[in-house]
Amino acid sequence: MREQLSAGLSVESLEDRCVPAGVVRVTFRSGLLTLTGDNLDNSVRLQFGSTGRTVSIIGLDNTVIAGVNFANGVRDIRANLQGGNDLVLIWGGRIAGSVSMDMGQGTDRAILGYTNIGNKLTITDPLGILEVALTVSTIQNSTAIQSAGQDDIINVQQCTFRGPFLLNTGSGADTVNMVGTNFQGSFLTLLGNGDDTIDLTNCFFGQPGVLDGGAGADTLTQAGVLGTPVTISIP
Ligand SMILES: [Ca+2]
Ligand SMILES: [Ca+2]
Repeated sequence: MREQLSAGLSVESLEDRCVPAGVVRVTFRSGLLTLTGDNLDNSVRLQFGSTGRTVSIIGLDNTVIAGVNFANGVRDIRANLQGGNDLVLIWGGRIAGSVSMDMGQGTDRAILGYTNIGNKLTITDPLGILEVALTVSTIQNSTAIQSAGQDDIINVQQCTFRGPFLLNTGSGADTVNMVGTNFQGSFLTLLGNGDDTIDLTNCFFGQPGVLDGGAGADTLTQAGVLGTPVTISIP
């Protein structure tokens, strides 16, 4: 499937430098911002204004935004990107409700920066590689990041998780970096089979947690880890 797609892209680029990218349909009703991608590559940036209440919905890499491209008073965000290699980037939001992203098949990226989520964060990737970057963000309720069995990359920098934190990367050789982050609720990280690499630097754990590397030759690096010890199971 990937070979067919690459062939299609290169033929297209001979005639037209515009890379075929899909359409993301956006609706906004009763505070809920809904993004629905297609089976092509969709890249979308949700850029919040200085108050964190208004948002511009911007298509990247030739992705077309159909429907709403600006919203005021976003309470919840729900994104379903479907097949293709997709990117969702959320920046600078103060979101009272929840953010839910289903990245679908393909090699997908979910990026959240300088954002406060009042309720829950959910990121799911049923098939293909997932790359997640969470930077300087606070999640007030639970966080769940779940990916299928490929080589995922999870980067968490200077975040605060006030509720339960779940990371399940499935099998595959996953890379997880957690730096300067407060896990105030329960912590459960399951890396599955495969040779995983996990780095915990200057993290705080407020409640008992579990880090299970699964089978495989895993590498754990810890520095400056404080608080309630995490039960680590690395073979
Ligand atoms: Ca897509
Ligand atoms: Ca996808």
